[in-house]
Amino acid sequence: MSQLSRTGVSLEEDLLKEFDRLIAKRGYENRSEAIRDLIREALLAEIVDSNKQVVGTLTLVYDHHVPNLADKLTESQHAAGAMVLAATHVHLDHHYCLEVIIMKGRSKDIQAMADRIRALKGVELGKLVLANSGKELKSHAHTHSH
Ligand code: NI
Repeated sequence: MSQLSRTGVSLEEDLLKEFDRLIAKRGYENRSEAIRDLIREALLAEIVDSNKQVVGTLTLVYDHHVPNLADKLTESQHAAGAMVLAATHVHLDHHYCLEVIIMKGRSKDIQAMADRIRALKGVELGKLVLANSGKELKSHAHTHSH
């Protein structure tokens, strides 16, 4: 862990109150931890528009009774080729499926893939989380297959 530096921030009282309400809701024990996470998020958002290699998970909830949706999801993953490292499928109930697609590639390619899938009729939730190792990603993603 690198050395900690202290810094002060001036904020309007109302804004600080709102911030404390938010971080309490999210379960943070103190402001420092919450601010660190916000800074990390902002730094990560910056790589979204770049060509940097990142890993990402796309979490989907969809209604598998919508005609052709399951086929379209399978097709789009085949078309993405090596970018898709793994996918996990859970049958939630009679209608809904949960799928988590783990990807690695250029952030803009992963974003584009997520946008295409989210736009499909029947996809109720599509949450993309991008991450990197903090350094440049090396090519050693570990995947476990059965
Ligand atoms: Ni299912």
